Amino acid sequence: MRDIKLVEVRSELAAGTRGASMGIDALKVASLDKKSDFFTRFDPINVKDANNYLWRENQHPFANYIDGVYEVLQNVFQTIKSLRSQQKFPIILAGDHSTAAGTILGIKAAHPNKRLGVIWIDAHADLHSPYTTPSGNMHGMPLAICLGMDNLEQKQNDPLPGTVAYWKKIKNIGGMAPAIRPEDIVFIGVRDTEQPEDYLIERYQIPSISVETLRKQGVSKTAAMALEALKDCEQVYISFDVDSLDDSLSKGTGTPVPNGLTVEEAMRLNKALIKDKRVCAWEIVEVNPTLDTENAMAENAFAVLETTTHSLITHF
Ligand code: EXY
Ligand code: MN
Ligand code: MN
Ligand code: MN
Repeated sequence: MRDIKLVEVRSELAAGTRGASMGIDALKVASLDKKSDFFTRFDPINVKDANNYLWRENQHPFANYIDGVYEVLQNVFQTIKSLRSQQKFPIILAGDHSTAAGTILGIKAAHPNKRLGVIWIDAHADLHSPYTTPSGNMHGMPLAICLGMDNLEQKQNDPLPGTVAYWKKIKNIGGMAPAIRPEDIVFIGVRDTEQPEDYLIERYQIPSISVETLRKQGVSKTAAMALEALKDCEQVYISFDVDSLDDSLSKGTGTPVPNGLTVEEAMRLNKALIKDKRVCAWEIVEVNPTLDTENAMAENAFAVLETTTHSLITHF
């Protein structure tokens, strides 16, 4: 039996468009429309956001609102560290994807001696640093935070000294950087990267399973391959960014990308992955209902959330 704890983080600062903080409530609306009892079964923890920063001027051009993002990641870190120390299984519903760094750092801090693998289901690699980011949006940076990588070989920007100080603080949340190794990441569905990210993927040979490969070999084999690539890891975290789904399904996410997964593929993939006994946390991010029509993305995302959770409950 898994002791599931639902965690809600209405994060928003690290996305480039506004509205991701409403993604969680959009998932709840979707559950009501489907007459699901999902949200009656869990008593969620609410992690404090820092969305008040949106009414201040951004002081950090290459890491937008990094001062506020730092606060949110600290809060996520504390929550996940405490839950994992109590052997609970966190299912995290978050707005923008920067929160995943807080989750990963928290998992690692609870069990520092256990090697941690990451399965990153996303259209994006989220490997940028303030030195390489094309947008300044920190939802493109969580994996670089956990790897402790600035990627100065590919430097394009000159962040301000105050930004660099915050970036150092963020990478050091929990005081055990780096929390993961590049060989312990597996990408699935990544199809929209920039050159500095391609450089890291190539240099560290980070496995990346394309939508095309997944379709060719099937979902079960893909899940098995991803888990096999992490065979040396004792714990595994799965991050599901809804922009891994095809952009024709819905525009309800900040950075939609063509040629993505179908909802069916995403459900089957997550359902298969979560049956591995090393998986210790699952996260879903980036639903933005303000960009959507008729809550389509939240309905798709809720189907993935409910199916994955059901698989976890019934398997263990
Ligand atoms: N790589 C682009 C950037 O850094 O601006 C796009 C990042 C989008 C990140 C999102 C949600 O996965
Ligand atoms: Mn992402
Ligand atoms: Mn993405
Ligand atoms: Mn490996």
